[in-house]
Amino acid sequence: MTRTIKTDQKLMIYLDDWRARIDKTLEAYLPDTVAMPTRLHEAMRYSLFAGGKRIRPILAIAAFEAVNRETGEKIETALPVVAAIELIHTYSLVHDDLPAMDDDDYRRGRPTSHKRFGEAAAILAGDALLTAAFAMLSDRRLTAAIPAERLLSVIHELGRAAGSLGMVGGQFVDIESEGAVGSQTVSEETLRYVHAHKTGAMIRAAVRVGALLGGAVPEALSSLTIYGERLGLAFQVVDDILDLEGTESETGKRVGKDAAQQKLTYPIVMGLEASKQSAHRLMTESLEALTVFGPEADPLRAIARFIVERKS
Ligand code: GRG
Repeated sequence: MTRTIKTDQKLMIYLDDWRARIDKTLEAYLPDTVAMPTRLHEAMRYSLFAGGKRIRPILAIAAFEAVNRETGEKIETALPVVAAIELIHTYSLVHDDLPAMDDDDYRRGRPTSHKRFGEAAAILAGDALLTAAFAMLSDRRLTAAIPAERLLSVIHELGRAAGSLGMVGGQFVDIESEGAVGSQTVSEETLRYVHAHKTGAMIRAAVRVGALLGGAVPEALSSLTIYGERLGLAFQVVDDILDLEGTESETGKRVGKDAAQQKLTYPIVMGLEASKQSAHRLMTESLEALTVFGPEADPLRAIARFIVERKS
C-alpha cells in the first residue's frame, strides 16, 4: 500500500512537472492575444490553456527517456517538438465539439470553443492550431539541436497519424457509423478501426516521436510502437467506460452521450464488464512490450497504469 502511494505520488510529480514545462513552451510559441487577429488568438489560447492533461507530449518525453538513459541526451531542446503534439490534439478536440460533429457544449470543464466564440471562429482556431503545430515543428531554431533527418521523420510521423490514414480517418468512420450499431461482427470490426485511428493513432505517434527523437534502435522502436498501439486502444476503451460511469465534474464534459447518439463504443458493443477486462488486457499487453527495457521505462509503465485507472 505504502509503495503504491509512493509510486502514485512520484508519477503525479512527474506529470505536473512536465505539464508545467510543456505549457511554458506552448506559451512562448503561440501568438499573444494582442497580435492581430486578437479574437482568433484568444480562441486558440482559450482551448489550449484549459487544463488538459498533456498526456501525449508526456508520453513522448517518457519514450525519449526510455531510449536515452545511457547517452544522457536531454529532451529540453526538443520540447517544442513534443509540445506541438498538444496543438494537434487541441485542434482535434475543438473540431470534434462542433455542431457538425459531436455537438458538445462543454470541454475541459468550460464552454466549448464554438459556444464561447461562435462556430466560424472555432473552425478557424482549430485550423490555426493544427497549422501552428507544423510551423513549430519546422522552426529553424530546432535544427540547431536536432539532426534534420530525425526532425523530418517526426514531422512525417505526426502528419500521417493526424490525417486520413490516422485520426481524421477514424473520426470520419466514427461519424459515418453513428446511429448504425448493427450486426455484431461488422460493429466490432468498425469499432476497432475507429478506436485505433481516432484516438490510437496520435497516442502511438506520440510514443514513436519520443523514440525517434531519442534515436531509438529498430528493436526499441518496435517495442515502443506496440506499447503505444495497445495503450492508445486502452485509452479509448477507458474513455468509453467513463462516458458511462464517469461524472461530469470529474470528466469536465457531458457524460452518457455515446448511448444517446448510438455511438460505436466498447460498452455498447461488448458490454461494460467485457470492456473493463479489455482495457486491462490492453494495459497488460502494453506493459509486456516494455520487458526489453529496464527502470528507464518506469515512467512509461506508470503512465499506462494511470491511463487505465484515470477518472477524467
Ligand atoms: C475532429 C479531426 C478530428 C478528430 C477528433 C480526438 C478526437 C478526434 C475526438 C475526441 C473525441 C473523444 C472525446 C475521444 C476520446 C479520447 C480522447 C481523445 C479524449 C480526450 O483526450 P484527453 O483525455 O483530453 O487526453 P485532455 O483534455 O486531457 O487533453
